[in-house]
Amino acid sequence: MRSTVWTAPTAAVMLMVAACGGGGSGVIEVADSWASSTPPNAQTAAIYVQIENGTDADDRLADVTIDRCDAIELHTTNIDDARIMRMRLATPEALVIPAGETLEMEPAGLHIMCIGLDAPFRAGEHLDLDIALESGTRFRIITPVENR
Ligand SMILES: [Cu+2]
Repeated sequence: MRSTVWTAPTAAVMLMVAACGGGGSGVIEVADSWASSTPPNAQTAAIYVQIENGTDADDRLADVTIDRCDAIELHTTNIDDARIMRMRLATPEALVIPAGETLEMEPAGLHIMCIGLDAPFRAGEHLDLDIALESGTRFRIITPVENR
C-alpha cells in the first residue's frame, strides 16, 4: 500500500517539472535581477541579471540601457597575477545564452556596470532595465537595489 500512496504525488511533481522546467519550455526570460547599493559619491554600480533560455536556440545579450546611468558596460572579472580582481569588457562569447541554459551574473563574475550614476543607488529603490538580445527579444524589467 505504501507505494500506492506515494505514486500520485510523485507523478504530479514530475508533470510540473515538465511544464515549467528550463530546456524546452520555449521561452527566454529574466529569472532574477538585483542591483548593488552604492556608497555616496560612487561613480559606478554593478547590476546582476539571470537570463534563462528555455528555447532550443542560442541567444546573446546584446544591449542594456538604464536611464540612471550615463553609460553601460558588460564586464567580466578576472584575478590577475598579483591576485588583484580586475574587470574587463566581456567578450562576445561570455554573453552567449546557450539553448536550455542560464546566463548567470554574480559579484566577482559577469555583471552589468552602470557608469556615471545620477545619484547613489539606495536599498529599496528600483531601476528600470531595458535589455535587448541578439535575436531581437527585448525585456523591460524592474530591478531592486539591495544591500548584499
Ligand atoms: Cu564592472
